[in-house]
Amino acid sequence: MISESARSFIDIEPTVAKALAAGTPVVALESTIITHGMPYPQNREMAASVERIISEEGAVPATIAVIDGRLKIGLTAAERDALAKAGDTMKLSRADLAFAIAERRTGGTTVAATMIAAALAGISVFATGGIGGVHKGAEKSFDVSADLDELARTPVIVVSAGPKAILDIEKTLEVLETRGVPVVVYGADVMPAFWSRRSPYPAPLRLDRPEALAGFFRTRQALGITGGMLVANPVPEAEEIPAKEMTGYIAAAQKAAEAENIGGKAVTPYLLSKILELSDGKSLATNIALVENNARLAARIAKAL
Ligand code: PSU
Ligand code: MN
Repeated sequence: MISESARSFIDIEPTVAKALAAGTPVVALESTIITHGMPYPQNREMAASVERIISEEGAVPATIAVIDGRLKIGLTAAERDALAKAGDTMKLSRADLAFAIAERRTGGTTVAATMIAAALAGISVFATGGIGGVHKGAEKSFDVSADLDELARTPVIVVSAGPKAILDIEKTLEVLETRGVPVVVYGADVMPAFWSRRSPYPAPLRLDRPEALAGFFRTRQALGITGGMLVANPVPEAEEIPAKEMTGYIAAAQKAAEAENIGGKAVTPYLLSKILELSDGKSLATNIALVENNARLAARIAKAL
């Protein structure tokens, strides 16, 4: 599956390689959520628990990252722990994935970069927390995540809890529609809002079974419709933070980011850590719960495929 020219830059972890060769289900996992999305040691625990959940569901987890210039498809437990602890890693998207490889750097892969790596390795299903999207105030800042363009071009199913609620969800949905990315809400009629089960926006599409999601993806491929699709999986009720409560934290974090002139790649990590602080750790507990929930659904989709 991997081209001759790419092979010399990539290490596939043996369990993952075996599963890919045998055609058994594999689920990709991103690593920016480990390096930039959560503090240590919760990031380490989360990275281990999502892999455990995928294994328990009968699929093979492949956490993707760049370590010392090697594009890793699947990490050993030791590599995963080291990445969680590292602290000074790059945040890699389409623009700089190859830079990190060429310059022998270490970095977490965003949704966009993880999709690229998963597609290279022949992995069709990928679990994350929330995708990047159109930031609030994007009409001034032009801050639109490269995740959206990647979803439009790379054939991977991304299982998320929706766009992170720090974003302008309405504009994010508009861009996804323009770029031809199906947004399928799992088992609900409204778009979830990451930490909360409900946003004010209706579900563009809805499916209720992993087999139906797999069937939709296969149909797109059979018709030659290129690109990926976004699954929005609402966080479990017991773990959600109601949107009303989140709104206050998000607005305060946004204000702080403006006051401190935070821009570019630093915006999302800054907002997430500020919201963690403001919510007294509640947002982090919910973030972990929703990633675990997405890993479980991703494994079921991978099995159905
Ligand atoms: N999901 C989470 N936490 C995160 C992310 C996703 O629960 O930190 C990461 C993903 O890697 C996503 C990135 O691609 O945030 C978006 O960054 P940006 O807005 O700069 O494109
Ligand atoms: Mn951005």
